[in-house]
Amino acid sequence: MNKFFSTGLLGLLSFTTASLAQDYYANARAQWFKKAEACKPALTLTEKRPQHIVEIANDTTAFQHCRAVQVAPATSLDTTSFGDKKEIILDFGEHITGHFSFAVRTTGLAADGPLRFRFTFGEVPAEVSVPFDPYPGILSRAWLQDEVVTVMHVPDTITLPRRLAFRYVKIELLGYSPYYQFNLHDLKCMASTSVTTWPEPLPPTTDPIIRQIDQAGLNTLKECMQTVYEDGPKRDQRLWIGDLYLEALGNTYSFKQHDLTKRCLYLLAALSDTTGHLLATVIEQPVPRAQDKQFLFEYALLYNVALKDYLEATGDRTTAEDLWPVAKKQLDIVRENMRDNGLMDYEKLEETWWVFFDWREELHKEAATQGLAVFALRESYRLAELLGHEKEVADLPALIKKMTKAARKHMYNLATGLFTGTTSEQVSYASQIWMILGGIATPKEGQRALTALRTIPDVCRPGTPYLYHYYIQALLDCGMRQEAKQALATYWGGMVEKGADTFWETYDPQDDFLSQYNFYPLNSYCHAWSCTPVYFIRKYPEVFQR
Ligand code: RAM
Repeated sequence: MNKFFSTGLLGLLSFTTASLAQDYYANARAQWFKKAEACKPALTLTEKRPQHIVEIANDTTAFQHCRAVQVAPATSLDTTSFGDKKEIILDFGEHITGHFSFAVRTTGLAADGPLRFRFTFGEVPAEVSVPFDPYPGILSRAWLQDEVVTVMHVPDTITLPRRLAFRYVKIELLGYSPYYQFNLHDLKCMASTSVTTWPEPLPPTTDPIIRQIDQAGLNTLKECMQTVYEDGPKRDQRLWIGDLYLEALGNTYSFKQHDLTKRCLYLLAALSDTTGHLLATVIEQPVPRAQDKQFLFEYALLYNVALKDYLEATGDRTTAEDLWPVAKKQLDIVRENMRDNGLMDYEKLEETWWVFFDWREELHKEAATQGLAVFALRESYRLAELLGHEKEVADLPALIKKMTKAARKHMYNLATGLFTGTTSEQVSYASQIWMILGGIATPKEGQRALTALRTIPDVCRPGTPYLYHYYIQALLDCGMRQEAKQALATYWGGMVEKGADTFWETYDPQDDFLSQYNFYPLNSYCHAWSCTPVYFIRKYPEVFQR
């Protein structure tokens, strides 16, 4: 273990636990943290070089109206004077996460002055084409990957300090001397991932589009698997429980590197709030810490499901036993936010918890909240059964029954066959999906609801692959296999057709420019929660592999 962790963070943890008598997990945190650190994977580094010089063409038929057009092999850069070019865009041919370096040398006369460049790295063509300023985004401008570099002495080799996630890099010359010529060479990126094994290829009889989707899904997951499951290697570069849950599903059916899941489960437990509730996100650098007050309702509960899945995938009872108290504690979120009539008190819940489900702003989340709560209770009870702890959560079966009954009474419209909240008539994908996953709708009712969705003009559609994942699962759970395959092929296949070699954080087939951050270059284009075709395709071969 690195020295800082052993003395610094562990010291801090014991200090915190000693000084906060009411810390729910006082005695366990330091051990959990140690176990997380013991599972920290080594990163594999691979050298990647640019493939082509490209130009970005304005094309209204292309994704975000930008198309990368190859103009020359990247090697031609080595022999041309960069002063003549002043600006180029390189295509590495694939999404890469790592450290970028380049070298400069004179082509003849000695260098008499410094050089200055601006490097702009992009996961998609628009990022190296659209101006970043004036910046309209709502997250830090510094997430955008543009860096100004001054080279004081030539020749030299420079490695940019920040880790980057990109396929394209634009290089602009900002300062140079008229008294000598130079060129750029040895441009490369040391790409990192903690993935060490690659799964068997799909049978050759699998639909070509499913194979392409699978490949992009594996790439996405591989890029996000660093020393934690990151949500996106460009942004936010951190562990979120909801992303972890889906990444772990993908990993279980592909790379099978279960220690990364174990590490993340322990880290989240070690860094949870003193009340015992989980914080939704952990930032690893410079020392692992949770984002304070980041209480996200579904994510706290999905932790339990991820723990149950981990136990099923590995049989590692020690970890599951260690972390069972955390899972047990999260159940209070449901108990404490439920009305006497068995419905979740959505208004009360929202006072303390961020209720997410999707980035679609207009989404009314009351019915989905009820469905997810029941889903989490069922899965948590299964975890208790696997561990023989049913007695500790003996109230759950009755609670599930009560909540199911209440939802069917107050949220199901028998005439339309659709579920809605009690305070809004909005019909959304999210409501139907979570009623199905929660087992509140029967498979038959689920089929009816999901089929009806397509006929409703103003239905609230998913805005992210995150919610779309649950849509595919809901289709499968109610036996709509053909529709599940079709939906997966159309949605993720739509990204592939628009040029994706890794999958995106946000995708609305009808709006390439959708961004919850008010600036689409800030979206992540290699995003964890988008990787789950990997799981579907391999878990349900009879549906997706023929
Ligand atoms: C964003 C990220 C992340 C997600 C949260 C809720 O910051 O996209 O993946 O889990 O939102």
